[in-house]
Amino acid sequence: IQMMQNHHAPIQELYVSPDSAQKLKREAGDLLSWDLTPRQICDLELLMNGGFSPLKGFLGKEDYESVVDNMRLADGTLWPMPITLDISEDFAAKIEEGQDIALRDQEGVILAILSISDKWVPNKAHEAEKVFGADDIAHPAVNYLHHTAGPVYLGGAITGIQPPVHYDFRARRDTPNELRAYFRKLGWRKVVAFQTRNPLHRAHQELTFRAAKEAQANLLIHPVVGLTKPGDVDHFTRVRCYEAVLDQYPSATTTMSLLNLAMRMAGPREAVWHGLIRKNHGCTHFIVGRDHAGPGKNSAGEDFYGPYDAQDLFRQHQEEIGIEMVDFKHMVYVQERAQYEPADEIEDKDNVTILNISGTELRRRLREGLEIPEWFSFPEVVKELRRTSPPRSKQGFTVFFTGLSGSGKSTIANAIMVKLMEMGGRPVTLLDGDVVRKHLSSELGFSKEHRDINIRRIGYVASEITKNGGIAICAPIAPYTSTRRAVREMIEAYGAFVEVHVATSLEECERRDRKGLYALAREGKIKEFTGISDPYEEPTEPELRVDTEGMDVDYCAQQVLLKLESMGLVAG
Ligand code: PPS
Repeated sequence: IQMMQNHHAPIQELYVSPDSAQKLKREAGDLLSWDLTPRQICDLELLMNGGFSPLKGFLGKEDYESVVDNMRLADGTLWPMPITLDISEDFAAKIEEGQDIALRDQEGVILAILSISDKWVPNKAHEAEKVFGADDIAHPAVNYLHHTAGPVYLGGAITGIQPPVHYDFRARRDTPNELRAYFRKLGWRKVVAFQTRNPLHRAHQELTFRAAKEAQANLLIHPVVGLTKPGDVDHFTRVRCYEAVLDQYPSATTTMSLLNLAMRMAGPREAVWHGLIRKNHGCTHFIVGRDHAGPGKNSAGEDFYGPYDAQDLFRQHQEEIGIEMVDFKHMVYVQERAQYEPADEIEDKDNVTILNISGTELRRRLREGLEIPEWFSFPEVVKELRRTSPPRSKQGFTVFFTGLSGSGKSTIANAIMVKLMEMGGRPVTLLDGDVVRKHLSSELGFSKEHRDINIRRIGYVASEITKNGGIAICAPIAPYTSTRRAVREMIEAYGAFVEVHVATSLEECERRDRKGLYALAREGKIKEFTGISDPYEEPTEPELRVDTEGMDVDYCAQQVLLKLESMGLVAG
């Protein structure tokens, strides 16, 4: 009983009173300030609202080292995740320990003041080994640590001025104290929390429902809407899916709240961290699944953690965490009995048909517009997922022609544009080299630096078109491999990138010399001319290579179209 009352009592927040906040905000205007990254904003929100209690700010050096090495703060309190403020070298050079700085969100609003107690350069390789199990950038948090996080850490107490502003799903966001008050008001003495970063399907509904029954507890669906694993279904879509599933639970026993946590995918340590966070949110029980918060495969193609490591570590520290683990049963569908059952408790196993659709298989079916059966998910959820991930033939994509001047890029690009417009369905934009240089890049010349800026601009516009479901056709020379790769990455975040190397030889381009530029380049009247006095790095693995010598334009455009069809980008 004592423990349950504690779950309802308010937890300590780091905010000052509204009056003081006004005053502090004015004063903080004079302080040096740090613009928080999206991940830091998530961390700060949970620090300020008590979600990361007992932390009172970003970890100092001693606490950090102790957390990294022993999963405990320097005073021995269990805390598995280093919550530090990473900054740039430039900013680090401007500040000293003992100083106060303002922490601002991305619009410049001051959210908090950090009183810097420690400034240090962390050993990131050591942090990766200890916290994530390996210094391997296949792990998303290790990749973040080395490639996104700044080189210097700051630690110190936080004075909270205001929470970060959210404009989406406001009614579904709750602080730990708001949830505690809600549970108290409804008389929910036992609450089992379900952490998730994926859409819920029938199996999840079954298992959460069972978990709640087993623990004789109410159920909190507590999805993460901060940062999850790169490539996950975006949280807007997921929340619409969750709302649909929520109707499937008895409403008097179940609720949902959104958690603005930045996940690290740290498996076992993450599970312990998630447990502490849920305890702070007033829950008494927590569901830990197989491969909880798993980061996927390492660079050798093996799992980072064993499937039950998270459950084991949680069990060892359950008392200290102050929340009881409910272990996740792997639920499978038994066709003959038309119901979900725990995989390890199936009766008459050899005579029944067990059905299962993996995450990968689900994504394939969505991509290809194939059937997703009713036994697997709810029609409302499938509808939402299909709206966000239409089949490839309805998604945006980019065709990126590259080749020497006069190789025939523009001609083929124009032909393919017209053919795609003839098919209809998606808007088509041609970003031709000459056109772009006139409208987007009129101030640029042909140095490596300027060519790179030019190509990145094209890439940015093409990525926006791709994101919004259109077709972008680009036809610049784009002579540098690394720049083409950067553009590919920008676009592949939203849709397919089809690189077409127009491989007409220099001799042929020069023989044709349609614009008379090669002659001028040979005479030295045009400097830095690609192929003559400037490099062209041939693509080594383009999606398609076309050779225009002895082929007519229509044939080349057909080849491109067949490639698009084989990639599923245009309907066959
Ligand atoms: S790049 O390298 O991708 O930024 O070049 P791009 O924007 O495609 O521009 C190439 C067109 O500009 C004309 N032109 C030159 N090309 C190469 N080198 C030099 N120095 C140069 N000066 C002018 C040329 O007409 C190119 O057009 P295309 O359509 O490729 O023949």
